Amino acid sequence: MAETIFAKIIRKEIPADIVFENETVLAFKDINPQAPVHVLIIPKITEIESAKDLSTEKHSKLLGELFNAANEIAKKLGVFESGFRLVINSGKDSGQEVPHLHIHLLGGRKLTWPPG
Ligand code: IU
Repeated sequence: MAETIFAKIIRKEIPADIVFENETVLAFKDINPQAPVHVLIIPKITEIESAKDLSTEKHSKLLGELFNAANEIAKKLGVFESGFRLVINSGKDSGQEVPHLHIHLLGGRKLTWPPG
C-alpha cells in the first residue's frame, strides 16, 4: 500500500495542528475546514485504507479508541453539548481522497442534511 501524507503527519515529518494524541490515535485539524470545528481522527497504524477494511476480530479495540477520542476532542473543542457529526468516507463514490482510515469530526455550526 502506498504511503499517504497522514503517515508523514504521524511520524511528525510534516506539521499538523494536533488536537489529540495517544499511543494508537492521532487527531489534527483539517487543512481545508468545512465547519468551525473540523478535525481528522486517525489510527496510527497505516494498513487500514478505509472502513471496508475493518473487521471485528482485528479492530474492535481500535474502533472503541477512535470513538472515545472523538468524544474527548468534541469536549475539548466545545461541541460535545451543542452537537457534532462524525463522517467516514470510504471509497471512490464517497469522495475519499486519502487512503488511510479517518473520521471527520465536524461541528461549531448547524450542519445540514443530507450531505452533498
Ligand atoms: P477524505 O474523506 O479522504 O475526502 O478527507 C481527506 C481530508 O484530508 C480532506 O478534508 C482534506 O482537507 C484533509 N487533508 C488534510 O487535512 N491535510 C492534508 O495534508 C491533506 C488532506 I493531502
